[in-house]
Amino acid sequence: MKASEVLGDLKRRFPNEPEYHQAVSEVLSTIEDAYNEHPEFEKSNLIERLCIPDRIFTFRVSWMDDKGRIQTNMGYRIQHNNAIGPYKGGVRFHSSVNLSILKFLAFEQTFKNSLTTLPMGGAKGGSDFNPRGKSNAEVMRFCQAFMLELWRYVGPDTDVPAGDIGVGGREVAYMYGMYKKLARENTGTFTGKGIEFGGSLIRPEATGYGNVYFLLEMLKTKDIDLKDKVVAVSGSGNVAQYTVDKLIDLGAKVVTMSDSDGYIYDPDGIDREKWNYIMELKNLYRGRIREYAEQYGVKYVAGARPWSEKCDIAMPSATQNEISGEEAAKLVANGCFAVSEGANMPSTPEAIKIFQDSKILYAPGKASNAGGVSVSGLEMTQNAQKLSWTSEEVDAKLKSIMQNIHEQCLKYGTLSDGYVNYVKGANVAGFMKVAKAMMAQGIL
Ligand code: NDP
Ligand code: 2IT
Repeated sequence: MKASEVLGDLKRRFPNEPEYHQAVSEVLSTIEDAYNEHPEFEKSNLIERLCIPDRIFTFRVSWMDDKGRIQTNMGYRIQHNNAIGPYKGGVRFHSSVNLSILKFLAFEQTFKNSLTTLPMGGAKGGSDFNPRGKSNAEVMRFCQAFMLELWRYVGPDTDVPAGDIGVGGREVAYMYGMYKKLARENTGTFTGKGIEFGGSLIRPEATGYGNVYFLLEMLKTKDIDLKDKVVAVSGSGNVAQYTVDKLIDLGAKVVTMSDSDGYIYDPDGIDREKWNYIMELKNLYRGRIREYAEQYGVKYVAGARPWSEKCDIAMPSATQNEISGEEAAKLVANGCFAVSEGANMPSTPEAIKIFQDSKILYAPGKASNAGGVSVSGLEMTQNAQKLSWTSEEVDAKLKSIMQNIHEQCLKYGTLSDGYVNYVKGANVAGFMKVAKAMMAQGIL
């Protein structure tokens, strides 16, 4: 099948999966030239095999809440592609989780993991369980019930899950504990584990730090210094928190953070003391970002996203499709000159077009947020060697991986007028490696 025909065919066979279609469409629109240079790809129907996941597990998860009622959620694991290494990717717990969202995430993960230079295939899993407002005991019972099914499909050399939205250190620990009990082995099948039982230093920080390292590389191409630049960040979870942490360290001024209820705008910038407050608020009390505005007497806007605020740089770090075309136009009109994505697919296709037409620096998540899964890969290596590296060692490796991803983007994404299309660069570089591995291994 021709690359141009694949999307239409997928839409016909898998209707009602808009996020999956969106992610596939973005990749196919940028790899055409690279694909056409290799007629052998079409002969082996490579694109269709690369777009459709290897397999999908769907299961029921029943668990008892604190009132003694039995609740039922759906559980999923999508093993997308393992041409370059074991299936690898996070687990998302959010009420919106469905097959379309997980299929887009597993598809994107395959290219992202390829870019990291580490041997990891692509996967994603999750549940429509909503951890918000649940007690610790309920979260534990849910995680254990989820693993009663998932444990059969994962393992250190087959499929290694990790965190994503709604799944942090607490949830990974509960899932990993149950996995070990059922599988009767202790080989680290999960990344993002606690430091006491095989976790890697810098894994919690890795996505946010990695995104800032990638941003620094982009700014370097324009001779721009990050110091004193005004940054709008969305989200206030794991990725947003450590993005802000690194930005504060480097002297940037972060003026916004958000959650699904609204955003805060702090014109003085979030400093170290305020960041410590956010860490406690979000990770200990599991409160809302609105409370920051009450604590520091700054503006809170309910039911809105931060993109109408004036900034130099935007780092969307909450969820998919959180920047519309209109919001992108507003950002550019307000002078924003760089967008580096912490979340997966946070910019709509309309927003991406506006960023690229305006020739601003724009990095897609599969390049700029790859630091998280990269340190997951380093956690797997440490587990396999049964040793652990220092923070400095891991951080240095993370930095060099992000620099390498940036170089790959320049190599494959620099256009004839000198503008770097990071979407094209990331997609072509990620695609070529997976494609070559698939070709070498025959029709599977
Ligand atoms: P967390 O659950 O820690 O935080 C998610 C944040 O985004 C919260 O502030 C949450 O607000 C907000 N959010 C979630 N869903 C929505 C929504 N539908 N609308 C508005 N706000 C929303 O997740 P992470 O920080 O880990 O993940 C954030 C993004 O980064 C995701 O796109 C994820 O896929 C991506 N990512 C994560 C990596 C990781 O290692 N964790 C690695 C690479 C990418 P609320 O509390 O109100 O729900
Ligand atoms: O989207 C992502 O890259 C993640 N949620 C991290 C995956 C991982 O395996 O660490």
